[in-house]
Amino acid sequence: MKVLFAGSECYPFVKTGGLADVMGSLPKALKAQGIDVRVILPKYACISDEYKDKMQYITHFYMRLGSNPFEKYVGLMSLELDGITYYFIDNEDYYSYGNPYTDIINDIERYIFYCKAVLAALPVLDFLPDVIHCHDWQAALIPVYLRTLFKDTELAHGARTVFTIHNLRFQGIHSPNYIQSISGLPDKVFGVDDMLHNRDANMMKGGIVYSDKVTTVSETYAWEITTPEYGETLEGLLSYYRYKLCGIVNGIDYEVYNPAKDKHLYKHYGTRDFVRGKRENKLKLQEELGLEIDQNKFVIGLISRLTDQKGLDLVAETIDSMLDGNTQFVLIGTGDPWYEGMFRELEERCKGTVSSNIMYSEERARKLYAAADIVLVPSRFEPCGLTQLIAMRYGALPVVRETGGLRDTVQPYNEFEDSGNGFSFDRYDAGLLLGAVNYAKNVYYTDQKAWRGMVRRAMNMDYSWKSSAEKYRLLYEEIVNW
Ligand code: NHF
Repeated sequence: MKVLFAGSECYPFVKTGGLADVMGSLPKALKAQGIDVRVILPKYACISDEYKDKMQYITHFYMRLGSNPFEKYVGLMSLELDGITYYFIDNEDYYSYGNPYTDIINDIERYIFYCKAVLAALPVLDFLPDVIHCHDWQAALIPVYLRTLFKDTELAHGARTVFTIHNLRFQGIHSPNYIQSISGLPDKVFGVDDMLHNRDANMMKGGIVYSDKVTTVSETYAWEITTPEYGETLEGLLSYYRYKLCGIVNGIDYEVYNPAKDKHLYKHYGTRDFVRGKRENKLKLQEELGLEIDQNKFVIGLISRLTDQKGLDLVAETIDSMLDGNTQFVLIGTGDPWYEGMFRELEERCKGTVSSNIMYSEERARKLYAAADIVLVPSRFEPCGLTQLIAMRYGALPVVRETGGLRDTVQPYNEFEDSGNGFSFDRYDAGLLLGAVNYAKNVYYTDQKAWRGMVRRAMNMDYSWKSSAEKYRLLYEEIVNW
């Protein structure tokens, strides 16, 4: 079985969020299932020289795009890393700026070019996949092109498509005239049964309509997006296509995220010696961040993009009540300037108790997972969420809102059965978040035995990719045998 992964970001080449982690780690897990998986990406200027220097030039050709009479250059490069072949599509006009995204108007054209170039490149690369697995709106026109302008090709006859929604909020929307003139897709595609949605052309909708299967990254989110609360206006469409929609929860790379080997940690630990290991990591991180050095402080971690999605208004409303004299708070993340300012001001006000790291540093994040007692993930919506999975692996108990993948992966503590691997609350409400944090603190300070049992259970959970990769394989097999 041959599978091509197409999407806009992939660790370690380019990463702005969880999509990159999935694009980086799922192919390896599928390879372990015996699948020949290759990944194709734009060759962004922001990819580090470490990788650019190793890329091999394969060939180039010219391709027309929409109503533009001039042909566009499509360069093809490749790179082998950890047994996976990565292809890169090179075009200086499109990919020499951005990190990797720019603004929606430019991005729409850049990713339309990418989608068409992927299909034009495959015969040249001599790789005709059985399945093209497309991720999010940036790759959503691949199935649309495949079943229209490319429908008479050998590639189209052999290939099925899977479209994975990582985040429904971003859909790739512009006027039908604009998208048609750039893409050159036929009139039919801009009808209401196809890409037209609320008078706009919607690329995400195109991906959903034209793919053989649609997946999203947890079972709960697969259900939630068929409701008005989470459907981002596409709930009717997703309900209609429910028969081809399913949820497969993300995993994390257990080799990369491993407190027993992680080179970023001050001290390694496993399920047998996490009490000592986490204590040491806590003391060292407190020292590094200028916090009061005290092993008895309850350390709350928040590692997040600072956007509306992540429930930060709930944190803003309750943080002062959380800081009760025995608690420290460490933030790592960047994003919305309002939240950046708010967390900076909080650190100013609470020197020694709060550390706001307005940055993204993988190293510091790992240190925080190892040092923290709890990690907050109070999201408004969360397709899967990786933070809670990494937190559990490092023995920091997640405190989550019961939505999307958070609901599917965190079992709330039950003191009567002595079960669970974290804490949760249901409605999007600041009081409920505070209640869950206070409950966690209470267990931490009054019942260390129960706390340690929970940490052990969390660390022992298996959220590696193995079982989810198996589900993807079965899904591919199902459609290939149609
Ligand atoms: O984990 C990767 C990630 C998800 O919940 C996350 C999100 C974006 O919002 O699937 O995609």
